[in-house]
Amino acid sequence: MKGVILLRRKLDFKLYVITGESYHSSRDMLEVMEAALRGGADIVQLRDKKISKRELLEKARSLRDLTSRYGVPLIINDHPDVALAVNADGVHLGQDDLPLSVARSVLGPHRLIGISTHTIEQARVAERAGADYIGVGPVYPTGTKPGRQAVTTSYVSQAAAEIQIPFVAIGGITTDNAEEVLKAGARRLCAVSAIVGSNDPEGVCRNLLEQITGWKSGS
Ligand code: 3NM
Repeated sequence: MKGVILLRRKLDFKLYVITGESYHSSRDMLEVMEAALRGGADIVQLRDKKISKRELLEKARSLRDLTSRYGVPLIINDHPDVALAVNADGVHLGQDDLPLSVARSVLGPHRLIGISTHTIEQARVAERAGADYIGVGPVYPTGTKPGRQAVTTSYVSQAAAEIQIPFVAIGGITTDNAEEVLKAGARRLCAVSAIVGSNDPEGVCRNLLEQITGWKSGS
């Protein structure tokens, strides 16, 4: 039971920040992520498709130390073995990654599994298969995932109306369009470039978080 309560608390996030492999070149990834954490990011994902698994493991270790200091869950993109090795809180999988059932058998019941979805059908499948949360996007066109068609806020509204598990809106979300995404029914937002590509990741996080919590309280 304790594991279930802990899992629910970890799903209580509002602002999900993902490391941005192409945005960190001139800055230290840990410094940028720490600024995001100071600004209120309450869940962090390590996503880097360009480095070796050994390098990923090292980054995961250092991010685990950082996120633990802030008491924030750490999710690893794509790699359940790396998640286990660093005692991360879960993994995030795309539609072409390991099937959820395989990831679950590796990770067990007490770690989070998130799935990227781009249609309501994919969302239904992920929910039925036992995902803990889903990503809904890309809401807007984004250079972080080039070539992928935007699903627009209409998919956010569909997910809000139908999906019972937590969902996080992602893709091209900025301080300028966050309100539109919240209006469509999102209660959790995720951003990469708007945060880690900014000169002020802490300020951007604070702004996004204020918009999310302000919306929740109906103001
Ligand atoms: N996944 P930005 S969109 C990593 O729709 C990722 O599943 C998406 O980056 C999805 O905030 C996306 O810079 C990129 O647009 C998000």
